[in-house]
Amino acid sequence: MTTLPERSTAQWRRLDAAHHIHPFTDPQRMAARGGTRVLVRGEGVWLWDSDGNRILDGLAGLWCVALGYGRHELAAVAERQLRTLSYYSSFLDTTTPATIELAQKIAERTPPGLDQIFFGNSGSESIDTIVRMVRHFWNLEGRPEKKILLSREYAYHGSTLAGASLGGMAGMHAMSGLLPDVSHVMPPYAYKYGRGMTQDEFGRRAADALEERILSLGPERVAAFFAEPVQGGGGVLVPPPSYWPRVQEICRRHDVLLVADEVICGFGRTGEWFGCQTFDIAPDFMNIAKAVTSGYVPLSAAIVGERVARTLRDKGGRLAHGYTYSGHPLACAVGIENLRLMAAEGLVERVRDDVGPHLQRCLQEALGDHPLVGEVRGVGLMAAVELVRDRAKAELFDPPGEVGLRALDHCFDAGVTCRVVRDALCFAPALVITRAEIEELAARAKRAVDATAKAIGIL
Ligand code: PXG
Repeated sequence: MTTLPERSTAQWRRLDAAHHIHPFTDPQRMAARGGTRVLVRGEGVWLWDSDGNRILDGLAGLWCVALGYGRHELAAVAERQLRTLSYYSSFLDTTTPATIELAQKIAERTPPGLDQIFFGNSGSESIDTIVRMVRHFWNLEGRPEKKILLSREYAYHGSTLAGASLGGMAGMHAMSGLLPDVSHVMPPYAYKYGRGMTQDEFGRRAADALEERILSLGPERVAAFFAEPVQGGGGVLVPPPSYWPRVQEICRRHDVLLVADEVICGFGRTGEWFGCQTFDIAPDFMNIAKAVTSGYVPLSAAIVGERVARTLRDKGGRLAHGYTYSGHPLACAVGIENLRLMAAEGLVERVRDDVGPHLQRCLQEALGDHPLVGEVRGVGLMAAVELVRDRAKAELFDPPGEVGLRALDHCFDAGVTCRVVRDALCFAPALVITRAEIEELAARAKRAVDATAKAIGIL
């Protein structure tokens, strides 16, 4: 059996620089820092790098490793599935037992009316699936002029052409241009846009921005609104309570399909199985990925609500869409066991009642009053620490991102990983994290923010 060679960190770095292109990475900056970091092992919320350092994974990989690293149960079902039936396709009229079983298990957890599952391998792929289904739906309903896709600034919906276009990240748009018929509205980012307003006023203001755009484009041309219940990759933007009910009502009034992108929020992150349940949203589609398999194997799904599913079934004929690995039995087998363990261990309730509030409290206590911190925000087991230029004036750094990247290096030095979005440090640890580990995470985050503040002369 092949095993990976033993190499020194320097050797791994040399080979990496020679042959491996990293996603979302500036190769020159990485080279100037000495090269890639190589992670070699994981257990629970802990990672070990190739120099033997033990690091607290504050982001569950990339918001995905819900059950933590090293779960033997998931390895065991993966091995059994690979031995039994390593692959078969769901194209045409075939499929596998694991595929059917996982579809049923997901449907059991989703809000009412969201029972039809189309599998993919990544959140980006399933966003593409949904875009194609939205267009198909309106064509089948005899309204082909309903084509415009709305989403929000700072949204993240993936890295394919459709995902990058729907996303609201200017850097991504610059790389390859935008698909036509996509329009972005203001997100419920209170720290940036809600100055001088109450949470309630700002929530309504942000929802009204959506309606104003729908009216200016013409409701008869607007197909769908794509939105994460909480914007994760945009910096954990938690909407005020007044936001979602109004958005829902606006979409219904103008017959705009609502797509809830649950790639980060789904499977317990916000303290319910789905962000839609935390914020009481009844969408027409959901997009899921990441924690459905705890990131052990790639898997995603477009979940199709009753209204669209009925049209596809009754009028759609043959669906001209699919991926070789849609419903891959390995990924589905791991997904089934992952969902079983989440339920058996009561992880979602634990996020809601115990570790979620504990994370918010600990970060608030450690950093809420820090001179470099504008606010600590979050819900469930996702949180952001917004680093700012002037705390008293609520002034963000301009240009954004430089201090954030320095803080990220200090986080690694302090032995905690996170995701930096502009200048916000985002945390979303595995759902299995203990209270003591949360306290450790907050202490390490504080060390990193202190070191950053010293380095830029604020402390
Ligand atoms: N939608 C949402 C809401 C996401 O968060 C995707 C779609 C795309 O999924 P894939 O599986 O194609 O990556 C995502 C992914 C980050 C980060 O650190 C966030 C994501 C991916 C990578 C990094 O912010 N979100």
